[in-house]
Amino acid sequence: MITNTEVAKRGNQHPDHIVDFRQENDKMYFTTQNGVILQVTILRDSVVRFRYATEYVFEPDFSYAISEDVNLGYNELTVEEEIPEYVIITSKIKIYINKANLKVQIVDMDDVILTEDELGFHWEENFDFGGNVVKMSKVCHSGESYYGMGDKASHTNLKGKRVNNWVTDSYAYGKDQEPLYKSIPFYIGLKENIAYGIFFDNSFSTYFDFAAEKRNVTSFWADGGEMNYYFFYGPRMQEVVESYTDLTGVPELPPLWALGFHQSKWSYYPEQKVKDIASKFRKLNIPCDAIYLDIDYMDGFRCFTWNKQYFPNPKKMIEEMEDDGFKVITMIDPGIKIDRDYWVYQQAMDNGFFCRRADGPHFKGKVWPGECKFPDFTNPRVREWWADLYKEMIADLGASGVWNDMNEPAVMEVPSKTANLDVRHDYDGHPCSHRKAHNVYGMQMVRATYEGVKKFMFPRRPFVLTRAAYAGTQRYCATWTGDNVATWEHLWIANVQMQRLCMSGYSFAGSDIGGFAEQPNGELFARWMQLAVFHPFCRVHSSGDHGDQEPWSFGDEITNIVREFIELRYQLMPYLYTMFYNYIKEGFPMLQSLVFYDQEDYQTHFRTDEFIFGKQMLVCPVQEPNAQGRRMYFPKGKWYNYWTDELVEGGVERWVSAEIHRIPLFVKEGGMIPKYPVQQYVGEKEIEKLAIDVYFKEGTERSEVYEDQQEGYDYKKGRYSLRRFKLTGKENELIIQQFKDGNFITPYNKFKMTFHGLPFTIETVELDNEEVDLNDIKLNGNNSIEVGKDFTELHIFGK
Ligand code: NBV
Repeated sequence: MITNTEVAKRGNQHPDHIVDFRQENDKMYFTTQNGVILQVTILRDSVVRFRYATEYVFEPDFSYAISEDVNLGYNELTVEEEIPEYVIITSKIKIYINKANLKVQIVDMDDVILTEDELGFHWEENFDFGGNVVKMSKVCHSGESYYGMGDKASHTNLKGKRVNNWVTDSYAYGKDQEPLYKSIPFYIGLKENIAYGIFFDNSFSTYFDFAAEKRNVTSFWADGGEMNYYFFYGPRMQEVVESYTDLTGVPELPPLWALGFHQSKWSYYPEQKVKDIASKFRKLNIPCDAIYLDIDYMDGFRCFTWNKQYFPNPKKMIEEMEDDGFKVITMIDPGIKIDRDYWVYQQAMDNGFFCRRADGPHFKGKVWPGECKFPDFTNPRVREWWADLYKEMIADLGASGVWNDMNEPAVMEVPSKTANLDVRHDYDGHPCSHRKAHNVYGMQMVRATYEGVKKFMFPRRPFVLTRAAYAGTQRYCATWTGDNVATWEHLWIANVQMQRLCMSGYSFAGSDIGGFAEQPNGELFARWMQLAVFHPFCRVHSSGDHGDQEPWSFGDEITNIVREFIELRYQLMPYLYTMFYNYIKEGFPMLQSLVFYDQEDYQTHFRTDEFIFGKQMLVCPVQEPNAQGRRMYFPKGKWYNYWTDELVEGGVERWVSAEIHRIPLFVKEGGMIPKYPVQQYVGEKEIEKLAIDVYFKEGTERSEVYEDQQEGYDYKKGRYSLRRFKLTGKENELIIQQFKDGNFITPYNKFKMTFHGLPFTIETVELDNEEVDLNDIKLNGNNSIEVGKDFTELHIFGK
């Protein structure tokens, strides 16, 4: 018999030699003499799953991360047995499995090593909890870089860092602080200009060490569960991110207003305050689509109730807000107040929906309402019940969306800041402790919220926001980065977090603009706003225990700057919506770090500040006080300064001036940027013309514009309009071809095209081979023309 002490002393165990191999269609099993089974599953030619069992037994196969819509299927799969190893071959990669030790090496078709095991899979028995601490170590090659991993507040390139994924309420976190609010155990490796990805789908606390402890080793491990990871082959970073996003899913299109500007505070109350804030936006002509109600709208912080003193008639208030073009978003937390007279509490008690401790009593924790119990959202029956609780809020009272806060779950006055580890969860029929369910708890809460809000919003689209997330949460909702601080360093953090989240499959993300904790000065607020109008989710939020943080709180100069940038966001609405469409259609991240844009340019590997917004705009925030501009790196290609039309050749670092009313902003040459007129809220105006800014290029460039009803689901039945443009510029000519898809008829009939950098004077214009009278279409001099929207080819000749 092995004693406990002997087990504890055993330390790391490793697979030994392979004694059995078998294949079942897309799955291969390699069994070692000491009871390890490696299951390799080919999902696609470039996507492979690796799972390891010890003692011959796999756990039931279940994951919250994987999307039901994942694309499966490969072109080629052969397995060869050679003397030292087995070789699995797809049309894109070869996987070597060493017979002596089960170590894995993956190479591309040119035999370039993509990743190789150092120690490979090993494990340590977990004496306290049972099961194993499962570990994987891989060789870190020199010059290798690492990106991704969700919301980490660290340099975009994670080389040299160790991170931990344990979803945590991290009030006023700092740079490099670990862990934070989300667990997205996915990274992109870049080695010799070839990109690959690894997603360690394990919901226990996970750790990743990117050559921090040992210069030549990258490892990841989990406190329990299985060594279960997916490998994605690029070779381009775009392909890695798209494959990961395909595996873990994308959301549906949000209502267009959700991409507008949102204003929040902890808390706007009573009702009159909410109305005053709303009317001030309209009075000052600052566009805004949504106002948030934080916890104080509730009766004693009881979820799904209203404080009738502050909000005597929420339905009427919400209607009035709606009439003025505002949506109301309400907060819901997971903690349910222990109160025998509170219907939500009673229902959960009657149905046994609250989480229990290991020995049976309910888990209790202190949050805003005092002592609370917590629904077990990993139970599908609980999720159904929770979804239905939104009926009143959404269907009867008219709120347009919900934000779920504190869903880590955050618990006050305990050192762990969360539930006890022995708390039991259903985990969709795979009962387990909080050690395993913790990282998915918030995800399952917001999933239930999404299902409820969606049901009661129908036929309109839901809007839901979460703080906590596990990989895959992007399918249900937008996210924000939690309780940041009003400092310049946090402006830097917001910038890297958004790039990182976008490249980790989670594009619909934003920061609390201006900082949640503490008070920004006007300069910081303006600089933050200049950055955040380029973030997919754009909301000001603050803790409210200091001064005001509305666009007009910092004097007229700042108000005017902020207004100009919010207006720019509303002008760019069709561009932003097209970015969202590309995200859900292809998994293309809405923002990309420069390394994603050009991984072959080594200069980009360590850039943090510049990023690409959509496919054709380059942004670089000013992140210091008193700056007149900054140095920034331009990736390959030529870039037009958005403000001056000056053309900059990429591949260099340059000084760009950007006084307080400007942010360095550039458009790729050849880009065609669609714009709507400034609106005070989405849908305020009928769009009469689609403005398109055309940036001349000698050569070819493609652009696109996606539009639909901005609401509802008809787009899924083909009622959308996708215009693809191919621009070809020559010395004295410009040709724009249009290819149309979808059967949504856009409300406007004309394009107003404004040319930038046109090197010639317009002489003649042909629309579908017919010359048009210049007097009919020329607007102001040589710069713009107005043409019908349905042409196939627009040909401009100049001299
Ligand atoms: O509900 C109050 C706040 C909220 O405003 C914030 O956005 C969340 O991140 N909430 C945290 C709880 C209190 C934090 C100190």
